[in-house]
Amino acid sequence: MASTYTTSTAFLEALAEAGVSYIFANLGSDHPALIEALAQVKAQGREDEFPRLIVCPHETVALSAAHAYATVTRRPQAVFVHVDAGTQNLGGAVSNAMRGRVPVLIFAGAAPYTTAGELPGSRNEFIHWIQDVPDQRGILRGYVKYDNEIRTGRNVKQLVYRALQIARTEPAGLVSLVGPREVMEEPVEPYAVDPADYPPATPAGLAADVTAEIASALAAARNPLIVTSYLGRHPDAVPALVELAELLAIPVLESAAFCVNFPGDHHLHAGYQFTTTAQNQVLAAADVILVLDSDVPWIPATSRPAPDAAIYVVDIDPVKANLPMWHVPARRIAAADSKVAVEQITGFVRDNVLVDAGLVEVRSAEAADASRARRAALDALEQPEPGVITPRYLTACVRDLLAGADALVLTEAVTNYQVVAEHLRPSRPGSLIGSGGGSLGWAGGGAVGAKLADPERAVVSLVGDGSFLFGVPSSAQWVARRYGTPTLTVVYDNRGWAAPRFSTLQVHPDGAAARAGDFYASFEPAADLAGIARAAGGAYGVTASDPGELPQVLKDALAVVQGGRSAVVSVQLPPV
Ligand SMILES: Cc1ncc(C[n+]2csc(CCOP(=O)(O)OP(=O)(O)O)c2C)c(N)n1
Ligand SMILES: [Mg+2]
Repeated sequence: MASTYTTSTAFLEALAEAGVSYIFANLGSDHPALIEALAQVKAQGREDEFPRLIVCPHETVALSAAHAYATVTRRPQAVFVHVDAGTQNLGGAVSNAMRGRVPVLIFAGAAPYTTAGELPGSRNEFIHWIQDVPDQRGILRGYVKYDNEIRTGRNVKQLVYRALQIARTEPAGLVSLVGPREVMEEPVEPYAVDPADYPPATPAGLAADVTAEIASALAAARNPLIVTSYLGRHPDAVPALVELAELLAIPVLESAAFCVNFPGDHHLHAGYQFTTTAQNQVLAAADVILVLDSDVPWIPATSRPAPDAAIYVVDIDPVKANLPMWHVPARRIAAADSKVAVEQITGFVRDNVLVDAGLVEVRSAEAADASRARRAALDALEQPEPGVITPRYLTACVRDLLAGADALVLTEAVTNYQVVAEHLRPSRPGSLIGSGGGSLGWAGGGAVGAKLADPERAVVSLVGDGSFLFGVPSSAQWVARRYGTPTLTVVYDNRGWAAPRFSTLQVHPDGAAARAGDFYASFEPAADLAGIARAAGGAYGVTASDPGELPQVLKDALAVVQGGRSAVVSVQLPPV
């Protein structure tokens, strides 16, 4: 059979030429042209010139995998989904990618617009009427930076490159294209467009006067502080931040952080905060605060800076127009790439000899004392209790398990985010990632994407039991086996949702729910979470409840993963 060159062929070529290695796909009646185009290039032995299609039985898994892949590599991948219901099924993963500022290209089909065989691709299945929704592009519009429709194959490459240019330009994000069946079937003459003509915008720096103002304020401060959440999305920004922090002995506080912004074992690390219930004393004591790349530097209801603290904000997304309520009382809010900005500030301090060596020495010693004290307190908290596995002990066991291994950790531990950060103390830039968003279930597909992005690394997910189930483990574990991406999942299994229980107690500490001790959040009778992974993905799945045996159980599971098979360890914590 003669091969044809269609819009779909050009679309796939464009993705490949733009550096897309994988298409995470959940297909439907809208995709025959793409399936045929892929089959034709495979028949020609040219499969390797095109992105590899990863079949994902659930869309959450597909987008979460693309999300994690792009988080690790900063290279956007593609997600192909069905029109209407398939696009809806991306669900909260869309919100995660937006909040995580992660570049991904989503393609959905669209219902055929001819109904009686007028064009190739015209309606010929009952579902083509049912799937014809009024606003296909509108499904994602609140979450994407750009959406458009492929209207012809003659410029689909330009459209793809423009979409990816927007996706990659910081703040990075989702872009979406839709293509009706007739357009995707359209025969076109092969053509070439150079993707190098569509670079993302280069990272911007601070204006000279703003650099001078921030650098001078930090250098003159008695108690300067840096608060950051996502500077470490770009791991090469971390050494730059370390250099500035050391130059002036500025402690660094990580707030709601889903990446390594500053080495956890550094004496200037001022701790981690997620949802605070008490005033952070480091924050309260600061007279000059530089907030670098943060959506939530503190929670004013429980913890805030001193009223007279001088606050400066430098952020890739400084006014956060897509957060309807947001305010930091800053003297200056500047849009800049954090690495560029930090290097500028460091350069200004050095060039103008602003370092007060005596003060820096004193502050450095104070920070080292504080860090030692915090570490000792945490060490005490992670000791096992008789017969009980606490989240802190579990995290300490994971830390010991991974000591010396070049592991990549995915965190979706929810009420244990803080525990995971404090006891893992990740220090290597890029060694820990989270979704950056609020839709749970990311790590299931995320682990697949992370392993594809960095196959040599051990990938370990630390997830709540609720999050494990949100991640459609049947789908995620199947994909992992099918495509050879073995990872270790450690479930912080408290048989329920601790989060809504916590939230209710914060607002209604003496209410009826508190008195009854029932928050509609228990998963009893317990599901066999490890069993799901065994059944769906042939994984090694075990449940652990003995604190003494836990280190060996984790070690065995990691060995299985290193042997090429996924493992899930459901660790029994005190129930919610
Ligand atoms: C997709 C999605 N649905 C609902 C929620 C609301 N929610 C926030 S935390 C939470 C419970 C998470 O349970 P688990 O992963 O077991 O963590 P735990 O609270 O027990 O620490 C829920 C349901 C959410 N964040 N995302
Ligand atoms: Mg739970």
